[in-house]
Amino acid sequence: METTTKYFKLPLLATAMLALGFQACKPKNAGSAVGGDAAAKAYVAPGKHDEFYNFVSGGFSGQMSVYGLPSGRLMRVIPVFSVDPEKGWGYSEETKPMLNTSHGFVPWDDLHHVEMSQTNGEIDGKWVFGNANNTPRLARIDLKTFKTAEIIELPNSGGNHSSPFGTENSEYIVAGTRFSVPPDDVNGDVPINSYKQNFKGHISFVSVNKENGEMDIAFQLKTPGVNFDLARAGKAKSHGWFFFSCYNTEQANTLLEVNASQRDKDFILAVNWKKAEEYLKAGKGKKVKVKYAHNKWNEATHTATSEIKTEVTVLDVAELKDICYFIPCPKSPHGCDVDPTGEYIVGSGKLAALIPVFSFDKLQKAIADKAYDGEYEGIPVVKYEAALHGEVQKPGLGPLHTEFDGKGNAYTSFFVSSEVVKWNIKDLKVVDRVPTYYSVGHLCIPGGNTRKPSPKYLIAYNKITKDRYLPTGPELAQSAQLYDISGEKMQMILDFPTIGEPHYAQAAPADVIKNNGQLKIYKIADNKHPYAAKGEAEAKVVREGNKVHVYMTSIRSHFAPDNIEGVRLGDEVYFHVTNLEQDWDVPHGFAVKGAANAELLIMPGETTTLKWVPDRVGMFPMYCTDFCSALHQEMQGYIRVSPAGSNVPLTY
Ligand code: K7E
Ligand code: RUQ
Ligand code: CUA
Repeated sequence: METTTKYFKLPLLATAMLALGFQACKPKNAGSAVGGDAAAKAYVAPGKHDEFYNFVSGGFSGQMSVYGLPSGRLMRVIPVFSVDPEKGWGYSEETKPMLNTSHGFVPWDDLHHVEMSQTNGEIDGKWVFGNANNTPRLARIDLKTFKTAEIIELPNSGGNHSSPFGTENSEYIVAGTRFSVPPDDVNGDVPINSYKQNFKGHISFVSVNKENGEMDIAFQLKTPGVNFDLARAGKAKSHGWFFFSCYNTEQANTLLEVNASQRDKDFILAVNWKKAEEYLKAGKGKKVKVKYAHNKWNEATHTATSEIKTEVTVLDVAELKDICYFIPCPKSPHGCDVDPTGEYIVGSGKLAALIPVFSFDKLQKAIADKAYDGEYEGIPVVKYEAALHGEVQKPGLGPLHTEFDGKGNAYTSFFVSSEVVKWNIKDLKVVDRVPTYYSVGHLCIPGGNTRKPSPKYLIAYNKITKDRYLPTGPELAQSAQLYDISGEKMQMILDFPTIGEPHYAQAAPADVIKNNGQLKIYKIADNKHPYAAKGEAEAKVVREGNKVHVYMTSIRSHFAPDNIEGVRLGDEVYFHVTNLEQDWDVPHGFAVKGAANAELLIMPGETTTLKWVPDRVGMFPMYCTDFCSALHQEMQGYIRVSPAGSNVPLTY
């Protein structure tokens, strides 16, 4: 790429680059010179399936997308934190409660990271989690249906960035606050420059029920007012520990670089969560008054409920000293990743010119020997050298994230120098490097954060696209790049555009997901929706005061009822549409002229409700929005709206 400073305007970095004498400039678009066999490697013939499912964060789109690898084909966008008219998500009465929070309906968020559930340190294909970086929330998507099944709001937090990373049996999914904030049970109306006295960090440990996946905030750790950035659980030998990168250890309330980079080293926070569990059992947790929404999708009634909860259990880590330990980590750590053996913890200081690799064994010894460099707000600071396995010297500029191949290699993304660097974990030597186009953020190797990676491909998720595709005006799609990593050398084989900003992604072999009881239709006999019409004979319209309930059915190719009269201005009309089809992949849609709640998309056997409040007298066509048969265009009807007080009888 061209000069690095063009994309990353930190004078500090520019200076660091010069000091390093680092050669960051590369011939423009050299990445088009891929090897002749690249096309064959990414080619999946029409009608053939991909080898891997790839779950990709949608960033500020608030959704999660599902790609096939190696083809890069987009297979689905799963609505999570943002309303989605294509699927009626957040528009249908059934789904609206999923986006409820303690501040009311919040129909958007910024989904940065995904995490697939694990059993014994391997991806088990049951659920995938997503975090909300704005209004702090955590979502669980059920991979039987590829639908969001649960969203839990996180109190005492401002932005949920270091999330939704999980332990090796998904005992917990964590959520560390990005912004420290005054805790929810104290008055937040304080001067911003009272940060040091009033602002606190919190990390939520959210438990996941092994059977049905239901989440619960098991406890929160109250920490000093630093910013938590990313996190990884220990695994194998380090199971029972969690590691969080934190920046702004100056606890400055403005993060202009002069403030946030004062310290030569920020921290990785090592959390002994098994110890925290002991303290909880011993009754050391404090019940704190908070407010948060817990939203669940009920698969029987196909309706979401939202419950506001009012209490959370908090452990204060400054009082309970042996839960947390700080490890110094150079210059604004971002990624914090643990290798498949659980021994090595890789820190990535965004402004550092090296990668520090810490040793779990050495950390344990340092704690036993109290090899500390004093305390930070009551938390021991382990001596850097005492926990260090070693440093990768001059690997590149702006290290962000690391994934692993399970064969002793680590792959780190470099935002500033736009490359992926492969290095050996034991001897810390660089093995290979490839350019990315441009400014790579996260990386993904299928299972690359687990005990058993499937190291065939690596995907780089790039922040800047520039000239990679045909230009589309001022805004270009964000972009991913696929590399074959099966050999010694990495080889670029494909570019593909993504939806929103693809921060983090995970992938798993297709069979792990496919063979996990995926659902193809909902049985109409099992439909427990209170307004279901399970056959055309049950179709009807019922008036209750000013509420008009339409029990409607849809089947190729008509609605019943399809002509409705006797609706009056001032009425609230509820179209409860049941799709009577019992074939895979035959949804029907439903829309009414002028309705503000977009459309419905109803799966076979499902009942979904569109609320419509007519705002004028007249004739309103309705129709099916999803082409469903040769007579799709005939799938239509009319609703007549008469003036308030009119005596047109209700007929259908
Ligand atoms: Cu994009 Cu994971 Cu939010 Cu790094 S974060 S790049
Ligand atoms: S109709 S197939 Cu509007 Cu030609 Cu869609
Ligand atoms: Cu039903 Cu188109």
